[in-house]
Amino acid sequence: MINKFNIILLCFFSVFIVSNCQESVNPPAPFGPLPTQKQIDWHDMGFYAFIHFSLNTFTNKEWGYGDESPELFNPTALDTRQWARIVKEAGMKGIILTVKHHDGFCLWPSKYTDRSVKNSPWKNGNGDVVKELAEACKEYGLKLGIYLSPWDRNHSGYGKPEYVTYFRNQLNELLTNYGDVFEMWFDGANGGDGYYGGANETRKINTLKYYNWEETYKLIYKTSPNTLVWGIGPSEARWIGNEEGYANKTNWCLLRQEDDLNGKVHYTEYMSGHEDGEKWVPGEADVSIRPGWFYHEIEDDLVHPIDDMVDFYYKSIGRNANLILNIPPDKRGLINEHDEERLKEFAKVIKADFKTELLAGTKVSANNVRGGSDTYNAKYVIDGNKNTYWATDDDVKSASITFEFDKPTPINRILLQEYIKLGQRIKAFHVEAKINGKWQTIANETTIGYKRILRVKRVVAQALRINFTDSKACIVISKIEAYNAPASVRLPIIQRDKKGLVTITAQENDRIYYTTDGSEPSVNSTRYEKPFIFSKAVKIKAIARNTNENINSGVRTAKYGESKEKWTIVSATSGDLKLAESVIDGNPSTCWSFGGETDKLPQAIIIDMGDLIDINGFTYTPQQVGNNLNLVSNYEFYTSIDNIKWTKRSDGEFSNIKNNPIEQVKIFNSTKARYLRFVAKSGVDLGQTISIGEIGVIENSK
Ligand code: FUL
Repeated sequence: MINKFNIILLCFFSVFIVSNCQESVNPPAPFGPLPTQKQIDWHDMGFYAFIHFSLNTFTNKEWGYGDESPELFNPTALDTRQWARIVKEAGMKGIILTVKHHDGFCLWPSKYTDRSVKNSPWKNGNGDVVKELAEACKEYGLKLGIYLSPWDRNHSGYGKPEYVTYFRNQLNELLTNYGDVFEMWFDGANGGDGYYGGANETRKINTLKYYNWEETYKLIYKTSPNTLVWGIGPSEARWIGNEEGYANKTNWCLLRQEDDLNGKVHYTEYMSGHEDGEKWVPGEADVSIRPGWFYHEIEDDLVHPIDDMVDFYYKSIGRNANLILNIPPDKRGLINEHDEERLKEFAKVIKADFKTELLAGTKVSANNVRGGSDTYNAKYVIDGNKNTYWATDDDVKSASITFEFDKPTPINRILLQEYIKLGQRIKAFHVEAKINGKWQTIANETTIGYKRILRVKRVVAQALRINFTDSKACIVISKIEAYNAPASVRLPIIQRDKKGLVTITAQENDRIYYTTDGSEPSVNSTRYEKPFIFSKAVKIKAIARNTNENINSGVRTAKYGESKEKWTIVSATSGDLKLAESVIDGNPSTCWSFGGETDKLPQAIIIDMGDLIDINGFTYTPQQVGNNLNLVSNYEFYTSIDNIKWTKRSDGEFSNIKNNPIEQVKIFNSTKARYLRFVAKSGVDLGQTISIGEIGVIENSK
């Protein structure tokens, strides 16, 4: 007999059966190497700050030699709360501080050395920068990380077992006294010349063996299991292989770490990781907001323009890497106004780009859903919950997901995330948009990983379809989003050649306006129509304008001394002189080489500037293009007024040139000179060939 009660029971029973059926579909099995919970939390951090601050800030160096006096450390207004505020406002989630750089000076009063803040005039030796920063981070809800340089150019025991004990003692000190440390940063620069307690010699070590990383890591994890260790050793995250803040588009969170620990991996491979890597070692992209890692007043004009900053973001975070952005405090101990201003501008752009998510309200469907189960339905990529996902059947490694809009919707950003707890799987995908009833491919891509953000040309789409075409195992996607970032105009590019011919370029159809008197350009400034001559010292500022959208780019600034019109090459100790003009042609992309196996270093080149010029520094720009840049590591620089009597103005090293081969600036006391002699004393990695992109001078008070 069928009665009301039976019907209710039947309904209840069938709901029970159906839902039970659905629950019985097994989740996808994990595939390949997996991240630990610590690594997942680290991925979630995404974006954080690097702070390079130490004796170098006061000595105007990038690498200290190790003999600098701690008394030079004297910030007049150090305020870690200011750092934390700026970092927080820029949307970052933590700060990693260089508590000890290569010169061995410690920003905390370590009980294992006198080379620290306790012997500086700052706070009469009673200060502790690490403590102040830890407190500021707490106040601003930021996580604290630590950079402790394994290389110590001051320590007399460096290279011997006693230094490793010292290093470990310091690690322990730092990990016990300052609260939680989210990341420990171990720099790859290790061994070379240094002060070493007065020995003044070169000490080479085997980076992979000397520190016994296995043991060192054990000690770290014993004291601080939640600290993620980055860099050398069996690390949990890797360097991205450049200091320019970008990962390759194809970027695996995996690495053949065993090979890496045996020195079999070239650092350029870090930019993509290894598809067949046996361990989860995701990439972290590091870059400084200025050319150098430490603050140098001369770089106040050279804070990266907004386009570069936005590129850093999309080319790291948008390519499955974390981004660590360096903002070096100045001699006051404050983040400089120039940097703060750029960070504000940057935060505004990123906020605007991701203001309104557009897929959440769409009709979403997929051509395969695991076991037909609701648990793995396509809708879970737009539910805002990172613990749910859309998954396909085990044997389905290519599938499509489609989003239909209520009405045609403009889109130019697409964000995708795999559910990495189950591994990184996707190898290839492409995106199509339905425009006026027709499907058009708008992006062709490879990996996704933790996060991928695509910048595509704006389309007005009725629907969006993502086709995953190749995957290591079944597809498991936790999030897909789309945005319509405001239109922006790329900065124009300014170039000046040897003769002083200025060329300014912008994107097709953009107009260019510029000034030469240092004032801010606007649409009322001179409109650039064609190249023009400006041979005198000048600061050129230019903007590009998109007249369709009525918007301007940011301001591009380029600073030049007198043009090199009268410059000539006098002689060189080797190399083909006919080609040497490249080093004075105003174009760093063209280069000239000398030295080599038969003409071993040192080698010198002499330049005639044509006139007596008041100078107080010189610049050396290495070769910019190619794999082997033939970099100079140690140099001497001389000047003369008559090409007979020479005076040495500067000598030393181009610190960190290997990792960051940018223009090198060396300042010396003002002098009048007509002739310049640049001596390449030694090359990076003992190279005997040297390539020079450009040699220039810093003219006095310009
Ligand atoms: C490099 C170091 O040598 C630089 O000085 C800087 O600290 C950078 C982040 O790493 O390898």
